[in-house]
Amino acid sequence: MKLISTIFFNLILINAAINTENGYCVSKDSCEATKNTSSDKKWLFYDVNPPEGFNLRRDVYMRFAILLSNEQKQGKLKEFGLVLPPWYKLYHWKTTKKREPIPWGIFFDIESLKSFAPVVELYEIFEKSLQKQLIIDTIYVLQNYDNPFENGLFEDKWEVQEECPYVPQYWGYGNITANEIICVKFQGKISMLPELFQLHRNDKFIMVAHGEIPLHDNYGDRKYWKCRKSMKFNKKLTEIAFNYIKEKLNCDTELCKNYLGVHWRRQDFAKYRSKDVPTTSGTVKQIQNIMQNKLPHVQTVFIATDASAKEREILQNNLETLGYNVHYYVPNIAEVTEFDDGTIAILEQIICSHAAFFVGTHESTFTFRIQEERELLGFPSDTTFNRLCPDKGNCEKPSRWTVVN
Ligand SMILES: Nc1nc2c(ncn2[C@@H]2O[C@H](COP(=O)(O)OP(=O)(O)OP(=O)(O)O)[C@@H](O)[C@H]2O)c(=O)[nH]1
Ligand SMILES: *[C@@H]1O[C@H](CO)[C@@H](O)[C@H](O)[C@H]1NC(C)=O
Ligand SMILES: *[C@@H]1O[C@H](CO)[C@@H](O)[C@H](O)[C@H]1NC(C)=O
Repeated sequence: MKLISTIFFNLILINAAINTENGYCVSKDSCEATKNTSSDKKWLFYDVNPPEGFNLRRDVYMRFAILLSNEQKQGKLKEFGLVLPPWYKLYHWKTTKKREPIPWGIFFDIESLKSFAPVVELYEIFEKSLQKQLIIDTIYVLQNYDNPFENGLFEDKWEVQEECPYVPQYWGYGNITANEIICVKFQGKISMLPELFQLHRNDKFIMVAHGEIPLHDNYGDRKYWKCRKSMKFNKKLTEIAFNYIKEKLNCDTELCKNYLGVHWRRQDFAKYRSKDVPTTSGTVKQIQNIMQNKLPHVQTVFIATDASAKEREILQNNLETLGYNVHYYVPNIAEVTEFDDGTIAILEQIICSHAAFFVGTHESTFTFRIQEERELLGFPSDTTFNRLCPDKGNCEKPSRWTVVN
């Protein structure tokens, strides 16, 4: 750990309009109000690189939640709550009509998250705020080092930079702004972040942009799994998935015995990663193989996928010709309007989590989250850490991240 000696402070006023004679307040009254709301509570916000998908973001959440939980156990960062960054315009959510930021409660069981770390929804902060603007004291914009292996080794380090490319989006809200942006090159464990916060000890609203850059201190340890366990989907989604499993797949226990779960990642994976993923006909062969060898008495296959309608149809026809019952999650008319892409993806993940046997896609975070869920449910790891192989060439076995209790 090394604090590079020269520190440049980078003062950028993002929104000069609010910097009036009255400081950052719109009027005398709101100045008073500001003082009054400034209780001892402090808030840690974070955001993630816009192109990152939902399931990587779940892992980034865990890094921050574990950071706060660990710090607070040691009596540090005691006053801090973690603000859950709303889901806003995710790259993969193409048909999502709702463009306003989606709170975490739509997907997750907030009470369960709170049982692990002091989290709060952004709207709850808004409700507490007596101001017209939410003003973040400092945004730390993290950046990767150009060469992570300087001098031949990967060291944990950070260093303030003069400038960096960054346009704050604030999850689409026009009424959030910041007093100062500090650019920081950062590499290594997330437990190093509180060192940065020492640059401005009195801040009450701190934000970390590019929250995906800091790494887990201990990936896959007991604490990791405790946090992961608390990351339950909300009750409504769990119920919908269970009803589907019961009605369509004829199973009403947690550990189903009568269907195969497949995560068949297509789109960008099929386009750019042909070395890692099979063609449609390769997929058919592998599913047939698994059914014959692993589930000889089972006829039912559930497929989670982002494939096009055309690809789905081809896969389904081929598997049906071989005598299998093929299921995709097809939302009914009410659900199509109510559910966004994120919701459907979660339902498919839950359904794969309960399958007798699961096979996923190489290096897909969507697959990783299903594997974790199955570990928590108690499936034998052999039924979980399986992947679809490319038609030709190497097929490395997936790493086994088994649960630690
Ligand atoms: N409904 C559905 N959506 C999927 C499926 N696979 C991927 N997606 C969508 O595509 C996104 C994939 O991004 P991630 O969740 O980050 O997972 P990933 O496959 O590792 O992709 P990257 O992390 O972006 O490289 C998901 O969040 C979904 O929105 C699937 O099986 N079913
Ligand atoms: C702020 O607190 C002071 C003293 O506690 C009180 O007199 C004042 O009315 C409060 N102002 C507002 C805007 O609530
Ligand atoms: C900011 O705008 C959102 C959406 O319009 C609103 O719900 C929220 O209360 C506002 N926040 C503040 C601090 O006024």
